[in-house]
Amino acid sequence: HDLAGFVAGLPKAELHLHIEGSLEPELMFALAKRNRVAIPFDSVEAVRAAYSFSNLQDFLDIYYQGADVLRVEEDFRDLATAYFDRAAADAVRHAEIFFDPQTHTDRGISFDVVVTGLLAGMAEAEAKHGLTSKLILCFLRHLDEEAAFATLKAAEPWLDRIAAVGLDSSEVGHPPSKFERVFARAGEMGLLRVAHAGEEGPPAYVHEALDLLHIDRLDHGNRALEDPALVTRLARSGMTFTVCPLSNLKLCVIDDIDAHPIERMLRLGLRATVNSDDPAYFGGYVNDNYRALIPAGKLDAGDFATLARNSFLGSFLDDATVSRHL
Ligand code: ES4
Ligand code: ZN
Repeated sequence: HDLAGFVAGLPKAELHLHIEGSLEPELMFALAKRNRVAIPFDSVEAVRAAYSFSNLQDFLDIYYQGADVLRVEEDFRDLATAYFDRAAADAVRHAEIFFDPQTHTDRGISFDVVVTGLLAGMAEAEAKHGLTSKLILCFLRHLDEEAAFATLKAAEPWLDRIAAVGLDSSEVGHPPSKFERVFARAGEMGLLRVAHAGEEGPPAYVHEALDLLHIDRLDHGNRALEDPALVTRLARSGMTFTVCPLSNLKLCVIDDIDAHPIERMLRLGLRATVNSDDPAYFGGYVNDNYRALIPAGKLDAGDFATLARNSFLGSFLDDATVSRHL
């Protein structure tokens, strides 16, 4: 009804979006055909039916498999264009998108092909929709430090086009400490730093992301709520949380969307934002994620406006540009 319309129209930034996670089954089939790649599904419906997960690893196994249809520059451009067109329809004015170079370089696709294709889609989105964007290079945390350093090396020619580094993939067993030296080097190279922490991993991983990786933004962060001293620290420092409600539901981080902790985060003074994570896999783009928070009845129009405002405040845009968006 009325609140849903208000929320849908709020100008927003999206800060937690894996571009490979925006690969819809229809595009997966089209790219499989164009590139003559075999995929283990008979139909779009069969692909969608396979998207039932009980944890992060279940999802990751199928997500890395889906990415195999991405082979050439135009595939990455088409992937990005499809996301930006969809985001623009949700009143997204700015997006900071993750990409996973190792998922592609490990299949023999060059780093330059991936980045060139994504940058083409980004330029097109700005021309077509006025939607600006930045790239965040994520290291796959299940791989080793040496592989992450090699990826950072491959990024060197592109440093002026990459805003930040991030850390994603299987969290438990791969703590932030594993990448302390890689993140230190990225910082020296002038890159900002973010990390997935406290999605499935314990509050100690959030502490490590702060103290060892020196993050500028926290991806997910849900489990930080288990540690009151950590909550105080994150509230006082104004840390932005990139929260992903439908992802949390699909990956069983929460049992029930109406029990999502985002309202608690706001009341605790945390700078929470709403994001779609992997929209093709988790059942919705950013407005679907905002809309999913309405039925619980815990957030009013002012709270939704705060969440949208937080998305600009927590972005890596310069202050003058943020002000223009508020
Ligand atoms: C991811 Cl939800 C999530 N968590 C960790 N890594 C990821 N890669 C893509 N989506
Ligand atoms: Zn994520």
